[in-house]
Amino acid sequence: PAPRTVLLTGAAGGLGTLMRGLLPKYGYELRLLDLLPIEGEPDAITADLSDRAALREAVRGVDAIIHLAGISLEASFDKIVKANIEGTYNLYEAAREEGVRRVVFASSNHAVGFTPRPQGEPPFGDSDLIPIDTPHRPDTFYGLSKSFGEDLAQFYWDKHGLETVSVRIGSCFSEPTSVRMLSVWMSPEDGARLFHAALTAEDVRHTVVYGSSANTRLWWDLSTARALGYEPQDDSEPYAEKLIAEQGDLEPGNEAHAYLGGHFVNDPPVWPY
Ligand code: NAI
Ligand code: 15L
Repeated sequence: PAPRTVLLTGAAGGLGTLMRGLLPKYGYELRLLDLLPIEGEPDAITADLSDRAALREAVRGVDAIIHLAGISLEASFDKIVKANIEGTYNLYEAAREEGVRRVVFASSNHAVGFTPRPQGEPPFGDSDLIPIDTPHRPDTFYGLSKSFGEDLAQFYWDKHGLETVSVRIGSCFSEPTSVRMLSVWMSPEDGARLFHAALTAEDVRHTVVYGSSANTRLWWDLSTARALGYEPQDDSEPYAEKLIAEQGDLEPGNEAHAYLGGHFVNDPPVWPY
C-alpha cells in the first residue's frame, strides 16, 4: 500500500514549510519534527537528531520518512558531523529498529558540486547533461555530508532492505534568484510532485535522482526521477530575461560559474575545522 503517514524532519525550515503546505493535498498525514518549535503546530515534535530516544518514538508507526533536517549550508566540520552525519545515521537506525520501509533523503547538488556544468548554449542535449552516476565530488563539508548520506542510504538498503530515494535537490525556492538557479531550480509544486513520486514508486531500492523542474537551461539528467513517475510541470525560463539583465550571463572563464555547485566551490572553508 502507498505510504500515508509520513514523518517530515526539518519541518520548520524553508523546504519543510513549503512541503507542509503542499503534501497534504496528496493525501499524506504528516508527523512533523524539528529542532525548533513550529508556530501553529502544537503536535510537532521538537527534538534534536542527536536524541535517539526521541527519534525512535518519532518514527514509530509511520509508513515513510522525508528527511530534510540538518544544516543546509556550509558550516564547520564539527557542526556538519553532528547534525548531518551522526544525525542522519541516528535517524536511519531508528527507522531500522522500528521497521520503517522507506526514506526520502534530501541530498544536494553539492554532493557532486565539483562536476563541471555543461558548456555552451542551452538547451543542452542529452549527452551533455550531468549523468546520475557521476562520481561524488563534494564542494564543501556540507556536500561531503550529503555524499555520506547517499552512501548510508545504499548501505541500509544492501544490509537491511531499507529503501531510500536520494534526491539531489537543486534550488527549491518559490522563485529562482540567480542565473545559475535557472538551470537547477525546482519549483515547490514540482518538489511536492517529486517527493510524492519518491514515496509511491515501487521497488526503489536505493535510487538517486536529481531534483529540479523541467528547466529549458537544465544541466542534469532527470531520467531516474521520471522513472519514479515524476512529471515536472514547471520551467524557470520565464525568469531568465530579468535575471540575466540584472546579473549578467554565466561566464565561461569564471570559476564560480564553471561547476554545478556554483559559488560553493570557491567559498572559503568555515573555521575552525
Ligand atoms: P533549512 O535550513 O531552512 O531547514 C533545515 C531545518 O532542519 C531547520 O528547520 C533546522 O531547525 C532543522 N535542523 C537542523 N539541525 C537539526 C537537528 N540537529 N535536529 C533537528 N532538526 C534540525 O533548509 P532547507 O532549505 O529547508 O533544506 C531542507 C533540506 O533539504 C536540508 O537537508 C538541505 O540540505 C536540503 N536541500 C535543500 C535545498 C533547497 O534548495 N532548499 C537544496 C539542496 C538540499
Ligand atoms: C543547497 O544544498 C542548499 O541547502 C540551498 O540553500 C541552496 O543553496 C542550494 O543548495 C543551491 O545550490 O542553490
